[in-house]
Amino acid sequence: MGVLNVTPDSFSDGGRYRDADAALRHAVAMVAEGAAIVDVGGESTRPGASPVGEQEELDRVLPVIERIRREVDCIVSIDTMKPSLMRAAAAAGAEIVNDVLALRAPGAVDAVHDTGVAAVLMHMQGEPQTMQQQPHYDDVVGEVGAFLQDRVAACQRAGIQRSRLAIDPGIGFGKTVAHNLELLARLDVLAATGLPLLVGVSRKSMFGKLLDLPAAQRLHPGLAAASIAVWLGASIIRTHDVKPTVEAIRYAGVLRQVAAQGGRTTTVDPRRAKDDAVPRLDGQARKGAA
Ligand code: 8Y4
Repeated sequence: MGVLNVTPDSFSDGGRYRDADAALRHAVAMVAEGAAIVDVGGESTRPGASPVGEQEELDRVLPVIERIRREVDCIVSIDTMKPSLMRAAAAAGAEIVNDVLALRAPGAVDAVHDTGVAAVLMHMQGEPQTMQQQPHYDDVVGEVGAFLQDRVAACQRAGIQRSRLAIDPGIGFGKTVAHNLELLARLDVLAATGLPLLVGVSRKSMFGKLLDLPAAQRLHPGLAAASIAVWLGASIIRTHDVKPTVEAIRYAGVLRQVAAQGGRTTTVDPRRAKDDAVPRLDGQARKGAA
């Protein structure tokens, strides 16, 4: 999942059209680099960011979603907490709602149910403005897991199919570095729910705090974290850096599959395997392989 921030370019006097044009080019590039999903966001959810008005968010994201749908072969997800945005984005062609509030805003569950889109349910302790002030857990993995199970149950009670839901521990959302590390180390616990697991670590401040790196230099630890997340069962990685992330996690995914097969590198009959025994790492079947 490639991140597409659609926030106004204050240095451009070309207005909305130039913003939408730049966003489209960014989406095209991310999909060419291997992104299957483009996550369109018009409101910053970073700690301390100021909320965006509803009309403003609509005006930013709808033209971009429509143009991506027309011109790019990918799934569009809409990063929003607002039910009205969810409905409008779904009408414009978005197929996933990515909600850092896990559909807790009044009307959000109904918006997802009524439009038939899929949803990513993310854990956050507190609210974006203040969540990093005093994060506290007695058992971070247990509490995040219980919250997500609760939200999944609420969605299912409202008629949303379980097959339309994914879960996300919300790295950096109301968590200390230690909480983030514990969640990432125990992702297998969340993966065991059987629901698709999304993880977003790209450029996050955890790396800055642990390794003393500015945001522009957090790619490598982000690739390590994304790879280990896939090893532990994550199936969607949200990232700003699509090409290196795709290369890292394709490898991690192959290695996970080989491990699950007890170290065997192929599922074809070993008596017939010969040089087909080594799988290709790009996910494509080898010519002539079973
Ligand atoms: C630099 C750039 C430093 C970006 C920090 C950031 C997640 C998410 C975000 C996530 C899901 C971010 C919208 C935070 N993170 N959605 N959204 N999961 N599902 N910060 O982890 O990228 S925004």
